[in-house]
Amino acid sequence: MKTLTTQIVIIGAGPSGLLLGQLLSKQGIDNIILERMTGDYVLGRIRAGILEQGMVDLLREAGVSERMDAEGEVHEGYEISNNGETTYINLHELTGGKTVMCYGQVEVTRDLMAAREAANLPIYYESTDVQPQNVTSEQPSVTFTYQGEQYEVQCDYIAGCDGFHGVSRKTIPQEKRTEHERIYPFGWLGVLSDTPPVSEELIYCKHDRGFALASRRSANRSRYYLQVPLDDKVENWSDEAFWEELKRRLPADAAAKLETGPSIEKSIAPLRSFVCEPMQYGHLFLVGDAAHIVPPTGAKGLNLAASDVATLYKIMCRVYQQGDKECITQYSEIALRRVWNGERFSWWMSNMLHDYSGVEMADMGGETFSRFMTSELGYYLGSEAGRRVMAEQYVGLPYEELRD
Ligand code: FAS
Ligand code: PHB
Repeated sequence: MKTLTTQIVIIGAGPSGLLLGQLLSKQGIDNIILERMTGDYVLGRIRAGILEQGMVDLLREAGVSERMDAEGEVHEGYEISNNGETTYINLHELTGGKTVMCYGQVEVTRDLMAAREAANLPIYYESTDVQPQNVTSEQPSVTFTYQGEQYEVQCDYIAGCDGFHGVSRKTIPQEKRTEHERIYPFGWLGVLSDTPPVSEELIYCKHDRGFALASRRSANRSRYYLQVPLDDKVENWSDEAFWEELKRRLPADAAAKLETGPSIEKSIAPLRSFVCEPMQYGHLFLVGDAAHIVPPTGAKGLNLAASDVATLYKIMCRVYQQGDKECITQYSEIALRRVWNGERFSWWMSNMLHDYSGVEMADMGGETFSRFMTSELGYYLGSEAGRRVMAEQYVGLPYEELRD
C-alpha cells in the first residue's frame, strides 16, 4: 500500500470537485482529486447550460472564466409559452439588473480540467475502489486503487463530490442520514444539434402534449428537451420524430423558425427531487449531486453544486488561514438552506410546466392536478409580482455568509 498525504481529498472530478479543487489550490490549500472515470468520459456527459451569477463569480475567482466571458452568452430573460401564449420573464428588469450566463457545463468542466492540468495539480483518473476511511476520527483517509496499485491518502478532510451514484453519501451510516425523494412520472428526452437555435434566449413550453424546452449552447449549437413517459426509450425516437414533436410544442413563431439537423447527442434523463440530510459526517462533506438532485426545470442542479462549493471553500479558508476548526459545523446547515430553496423552486416549476394528465396521484387524478397547476402558472405569469417571484429564484438567491 502506497501512502500519500494532503490536506483535503476530493472524490469526483465533475464540476463540484474540480471547482472546489481550483479554489482551494489558489489559496494554497493542498488537495488531491480522485475520479472514477477518464477525463474524456466526464467531458462526454451533456448536462446543464445555465449559470447563476453566483457561479459565474466563483469561476472568475477561480481564475477559469476567460473562455466563459468570451464565449458565454448573457441572458436577460427567458420566455414561458403556455400552449402557445408566451410571456417574457424579464430577469434584468425584475431583479434590478441581474442576469444568467448561458455556457454549457461541459465547457465549465473543460476549463477547470485545463486549469488543473496547467498547474500540474494531482488528479487520479480511473481510480477504483475509492473508499473514505475513519471519517469521524481526527485522521481520516481515503483508500483507492490506481493503475493496479493500492493507495491510502491521509488527510484532514474529505469532500464527497462524487455525484448521486458515488460512494460518499453511503459512507454516512444509514441511521445517521435522512433522505427525501420524489420521482417524477416522466423524463426528459434531450437532443444536442449543430443547428442555429430558434431563439436568442430560452423558451420553456407548457403544452397539452407535454413540456418542451428550447435552449442553446452557441449561435450554431442547440439544446432541446421533450417531456416523455418514464418508460420511454431513446430508440423510440428518430431525429425526425423528435423534430416533429418539438414543433408541435413550441410557440408558432419559434416552430416556424426551427432549423433541424442530425442529433449529435440524444438521451433520456429521469427527473427526481432528492436531498440527503445532513450533508456532513465527521470530516466528510457531501457536495453537489452527492447530496441533492433537482429536476432540471429550474436550471438549479449545477448551480446548487456551486453554492455548496462556495460554502465549503469559505469554511476551509477559515480552518487553514485562521485556525478556526469550529466553523466546519456550519456547512450542512448553511448549504441545506439554499439547497431546499432550489429544490422547492425546481419542484414548483416542474409541477407547473409539465403535463400530468394520465398520471395517477395519491390524492387526485393527474388531470385535476394539471388544472390546479395551469391556474397557478396563469396567476404567476399574469402579475408583475408573480413574475418577480420567478425571476428572483431563477437568477439565484444570494449565497449565505458564514457566521463569525
Ligand atoms: P457529477 O455527477 O457531475 O460528478 C460526479 C463525479 O464523481 C463524476 O465524474 C463521477 O464519475 C465521479 N464519481 C462517482 N463515483 C465515484 C467514486 N466512487 N470514486 C471516484 N469518482 C466517482 N443541471 C442543470 O442545472 N441543468 C440541466 O439541464 C441538467 N441536466 C442534467 C442531465 C443529466 C442526465 C444529469 C445526470 C444531470 C443534469 N443536471 C442538470 C445536473 C447536473 O448538471 C449536476 O447538478 C452536476 O453535474 C453536479 O455536479 P457534481 O456534483 O460534480 O456531480
Ligand atoms: C440546458 O441548456 O441544458 C438547460 C437549460 C435550462 C434548464 C435545463 C437545461 O432549465
